[in-house]
Amino acid sequence: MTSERSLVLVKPDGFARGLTGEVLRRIEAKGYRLVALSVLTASPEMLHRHYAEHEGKPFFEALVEFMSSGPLTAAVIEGERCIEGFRSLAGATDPTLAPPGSIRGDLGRDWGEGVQKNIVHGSDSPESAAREIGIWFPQL
Ligand code: YYY
Ligand code: MG
Repeated sequence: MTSERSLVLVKPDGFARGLTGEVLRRIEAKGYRLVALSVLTASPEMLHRHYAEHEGKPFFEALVEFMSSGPLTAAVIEGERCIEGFRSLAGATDPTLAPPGSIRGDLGRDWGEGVQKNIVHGSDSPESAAREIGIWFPQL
């Protein structure tokens, strides 16, 4: 098995709550390496590209608005099977149902706005990871 890379975001809710360090701690404790790290406020244009697969869905415009509402942390991580490994660390999309022990399960909840504020994003496949890393870290 060769090492792979994944794109991780600590979304604006997680960033505002001061959870970037906790998310990075869990990534490093799991044994994945940080390859790139950046704090930025994403433009709606970037987020339309990032979430292109969801364009047209009922939650799409609210998602783009939330994700561009303030600073976030973007990271590229590396390690064997880190794409599925980080998805497992993150837990299910709905933070109310994400299992205890996961980032979303331990730190997330429903704040009355559905599942939008679920702290983190992680790429879901090698193809997604390559595409997303190209959006957030074009220099890599
Ligand atoms: O990959 P993951 O983040 O776990 O979920 P996706 O199904 O790709 O959805 C992306 C993002 O959209 C999700 O993290 C929250 C938001 N979202 C939403 O606000 N409402 C939904 N019904 C589904 C997803
Ligand atoms: Mg997804």
